[in-house]
Amino acid sequence: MKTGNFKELEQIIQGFAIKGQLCGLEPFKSGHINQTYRSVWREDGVEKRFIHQRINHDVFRDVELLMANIALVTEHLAKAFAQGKGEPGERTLQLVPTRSRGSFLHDAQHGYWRTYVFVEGMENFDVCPDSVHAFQAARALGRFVALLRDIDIARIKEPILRFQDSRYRYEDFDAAIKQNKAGRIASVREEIDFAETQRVLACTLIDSLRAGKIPLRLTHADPKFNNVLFDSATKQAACIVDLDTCMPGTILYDFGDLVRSTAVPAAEDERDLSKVHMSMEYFEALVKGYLEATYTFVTREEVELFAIAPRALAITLGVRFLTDYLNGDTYFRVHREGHNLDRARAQFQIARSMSAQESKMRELVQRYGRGKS
Ligand code: GN1
Ligand code: MG
Repeated sequence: MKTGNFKELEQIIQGFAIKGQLCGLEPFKSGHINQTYRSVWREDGVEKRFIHQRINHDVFRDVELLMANIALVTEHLAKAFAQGKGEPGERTLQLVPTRSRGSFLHDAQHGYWRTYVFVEGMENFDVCPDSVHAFQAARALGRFVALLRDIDIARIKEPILRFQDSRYRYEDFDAAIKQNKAGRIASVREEIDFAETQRVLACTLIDSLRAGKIPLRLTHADPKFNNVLFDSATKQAACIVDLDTCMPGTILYDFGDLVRSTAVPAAEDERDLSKVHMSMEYFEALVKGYLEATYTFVTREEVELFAIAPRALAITLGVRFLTDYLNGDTYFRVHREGHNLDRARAQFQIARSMSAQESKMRELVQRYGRGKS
């Protein structure tokens, strides 16, 4: 379906069990993968808003499994909050079933669709505004993992196979270099060489997990800063969104992704690399916030990896962007020529900045991880 074909879109969303009259529909800010819309419904003079997403089926091959994961996670959080385990203002996403009580709609022409209740009164940011927000986001992500610790992890399946596996990401990268599908390889020799020097470090997390040095836990796996919603009135981080990648993995992946997206006060696709560096003030706030929520259960081996996980994530994501650039931009949505290359360069710059500050990062991790590292 073409974006903007609202007649068809209206028909699709009428298939969800929402009461009242549909009275507004608009595209809503999306990530790099799915397409998102927001609708307004009126019932007895009261307006309610909803989020509708077309799930990218090229990326999420098993939508049934994906939606079963999300239902489990959101219901578990709702139950925890109902039992008083939440904090004031803490929220969870809530799925809206279809009129036939399914969790998504599918037809051959329009693809796969799901609906959430829109979480009112929230704001989010592409670039973290200050270290207070960084602390809040990290604490909220830590709480997310803490609250989900008693889910039977065997019930949550990987929606994208080997998603957190940097060895696999590098294999994909090697194949993209070999195939040179888009004929772009000559322009990215420098980036390819840099990625090569970082291979061992980038694979540290997955190697530690495979070797049993760190535990398998339920993770969010896409906790970039704009996936944390802040209550506009209280300024508290109140809700973690984008639950597509919830899966068994390592919380170092989560922590690393949060740091690489939060501690850098620049856009993810910033072209002026002189603006791309990691702020130690933000990093400190992130370590503090994450440990405040997870200190009772993280292991010493996990804490020891806090200082290098962010770099491993920046490199792995840079390699993913560069792979997509070499393949002709088939995975991440692009908005300009060379967009994935710009994104890759920015991630590699983040990795360099982290590398230059590694000893200070270790010092802070040791300070806040008292007794754990
Ligand atoms: C994608 O969908 P979105 O934009 O939240 C990607 C993440 C990357 C992120 C980088 C399923 O997330 O892994 O870290 O872009 N999601 C998937 O911005 O690949
Ligand atoms: Mg996503």
